[in-house]
Amino acid sequence: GSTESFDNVTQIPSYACQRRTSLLHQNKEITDALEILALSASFQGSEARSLAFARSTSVLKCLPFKLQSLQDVKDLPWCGNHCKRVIQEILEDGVCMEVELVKDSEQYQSMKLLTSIFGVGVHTAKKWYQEGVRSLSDLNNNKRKLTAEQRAGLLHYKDLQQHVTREEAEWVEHLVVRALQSYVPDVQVTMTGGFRRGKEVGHDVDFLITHPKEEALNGLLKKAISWLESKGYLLYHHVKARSQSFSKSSTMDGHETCYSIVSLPNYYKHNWDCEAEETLKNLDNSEKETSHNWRAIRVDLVVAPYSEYSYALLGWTGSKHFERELRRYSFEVKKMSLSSHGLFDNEKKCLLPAASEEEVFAHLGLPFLLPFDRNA
Ligand code: DCP
Ligand code: MG
Repeated sequence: GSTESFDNVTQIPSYACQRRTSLLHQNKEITDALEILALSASFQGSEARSLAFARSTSVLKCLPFKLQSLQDVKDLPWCGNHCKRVIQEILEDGVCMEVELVKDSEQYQSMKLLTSIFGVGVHTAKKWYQEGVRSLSDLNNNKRKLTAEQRAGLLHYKDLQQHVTREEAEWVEHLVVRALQSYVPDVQVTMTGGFRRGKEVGHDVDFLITHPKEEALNGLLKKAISWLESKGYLLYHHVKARSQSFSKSSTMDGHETCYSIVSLPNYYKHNWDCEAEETLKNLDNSEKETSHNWRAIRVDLVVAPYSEYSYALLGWTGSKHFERELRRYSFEVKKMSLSSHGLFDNEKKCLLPAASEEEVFAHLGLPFLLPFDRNA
């Protein structure tokens, strides 16, 4: 089929959702370099340039061989002159001067630092940079207005910078399932995001929650949060309510979502007992700060009604670039609007229900891709 490995690069389809992209590939030096240029462009507010670099990066990620010469990329989609220049320099010199300059620049370093804080996007980071903020201590010293999310992000900065391992993610899953099951025993919980795509580490842990009976989901997230909070597991959380007024053709995501920071006690890893839970509960937040037997982990909880579950699962599994391409393909090729709530046919003016991810791919006329192959 069209998603098998490509012997001939001219066969590589243009949309990332038409190709298999596994986690491992043979051109990491080059894709890392292009990803830096993509990030730098987005820091400068140039979304179009950033997207162009993201597309060429993604094409290189699905190549089944290591690039040897520029001849190899001649017919690749999305590999323009700028991208080719970067590839050529890396093939010839091992590094690309432009990328090295970007990495060394004060703006790139500060923007990367600031946007790595939970709750800080490019827009805010740029504003702070223009106001002279260069480091976390600049931010801490100057008493500027921070949102509650950003304050939590700063407070737990070190922990949140560390990768979450799969073992830790599974521990969090166990905890989240326990919280939810104490109210709805047959609730369905799925780990989504990078871990579902086979990544061994992540920057957070994402969960999708559903139940065949919609009533079972009413108030469930709030109750589970209270459960976690009462046991001392929550360092921060904020809930985004389900959007009531979102149109069928909108690609916006309106699910009820909890963005949180969970404290993972180290002594819990191999030992599930309530005594340890009691100990954690009785520490106040400043004691938790000073004792080092726990660490902070970012956790997102998303609730989707059963009827939207396949779309939510597809939408929250990623990668971000894969999702972006899937939506672009839907719109440009199929004249449909895809979101994590559903698929709307803009010509027939109707929603297309789907009972599985496979059915969504079928609606779009795409060969099914396993999560492992969605690392675009
Ligand atoms: N997602 C999306 N658009 C957003 C936010 C999320 O499409 N604005 C989807 C795609 C992501 C998934 O949700 O893959 C989870 O988001 P993360 O930011 O957690 O991304 P990953 O889980 O893929 O990466 P990481 O391993 O860094 O957590
Ligand atoms: Mg994630």
